[in-house]
Amino acid sequence: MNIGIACYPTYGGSGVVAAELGKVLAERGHKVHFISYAMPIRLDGFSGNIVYHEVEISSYPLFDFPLYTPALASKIVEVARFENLDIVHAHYAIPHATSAYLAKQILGNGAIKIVTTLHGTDITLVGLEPSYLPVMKFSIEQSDGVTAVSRFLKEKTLTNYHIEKDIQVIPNFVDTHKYRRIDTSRICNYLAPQREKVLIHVSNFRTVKRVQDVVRIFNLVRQKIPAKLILVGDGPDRSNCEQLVRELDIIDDVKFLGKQVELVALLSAADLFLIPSQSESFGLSALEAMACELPVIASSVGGLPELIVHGETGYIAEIGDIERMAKYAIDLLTNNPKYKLFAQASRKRAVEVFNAEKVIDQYVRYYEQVLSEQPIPAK
Ligand code: GMT
Repeated sequence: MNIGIACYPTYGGSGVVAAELGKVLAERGHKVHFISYAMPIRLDGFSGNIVYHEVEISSYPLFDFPLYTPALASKIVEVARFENLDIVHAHYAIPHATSAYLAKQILGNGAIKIVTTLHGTDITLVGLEPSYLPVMKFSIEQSDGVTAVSRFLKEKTLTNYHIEKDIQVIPNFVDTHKYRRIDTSRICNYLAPQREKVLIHVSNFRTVKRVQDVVRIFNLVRQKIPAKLILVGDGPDRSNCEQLVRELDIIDDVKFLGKQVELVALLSAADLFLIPSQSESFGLSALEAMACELPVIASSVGGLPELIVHGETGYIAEIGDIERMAKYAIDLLTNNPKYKLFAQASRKRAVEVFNAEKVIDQYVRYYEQVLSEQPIPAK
């Protein structure tokens, strides 16, 4: 198949999923064309089956804002024409599904099929804003196929947008060969010189991630056991978190590492992953941690309960219940036999349910299904 992938190139989960999917599809012999405004960060290494096409956005004094949606649509048209795309896979509905729809109309109905993958905030937050909602609803309805990364997100889409559409749940995935626990004695010596327990959080530090809860949970844990906290990533809430760490006077036990590429090594140097988000359609960072044998403590929101088995691969508590989350963390970190069972169960679940090969088979079957169906009549 010739597959175009329109996605965000940045650190967000949707860009990671798009890039990892494209890499595996290319390994399997498909031609994959990434279309974005910058090179997706996970697109490392060379593959003869992967081509990156950059969307150029021209500026003009009349434009206060970059006109990305039409620029992306034009690039999709160009790539579809010259590379004979069969399918355009839009990751994160805004604006990718809209640009793909526009491109399809220009190319003529039936020239390409569009699959849109809904990732989370495109549905639960941004897409609900009145300035986007009608376009979002239309773009989803007009996609030839729609997938959601969790059952939660599928239900939210159907109810929030009053859409009667067959949405396929295809969960996020992890390369369990790459994401596995490795020896990290050098990093451990640096992070926890006295063999303290290491808690870790990885995110884009948006308000929705509640990173300050991470700091507060850790503060309660370190009052009971020697522990360190590693915070990986960057974003709008980082300064507030640094301020909180100073206020709590725990600066010596907390390390802000900023954006990092070598996640496997950092996860392997840790004992427990925290993700107390306000909203989380899936929680890809938690899955990557599970693959590295980390139990996860999470809030009971969105798709997190579909990923984490409470009492088996981690624990789930109400949003903001930092006392309970800290209690769960202390319980696990002070009971070695139990901890080992949770760590093994986490890896097992990542391998058996969410491994890349298995989930990507589902995407390929879905592409084939969409390609074999009659086109949606143009509106
Ligand atoms: O909203 C974000 O934090 C970023 C967003 C993205 O698209 O990059 O993440 C969403 O997609 C990820 C990949 O499917 C999911 O693992 C995240 O749970 C989801 N974020 C939210 O729902 C808040």
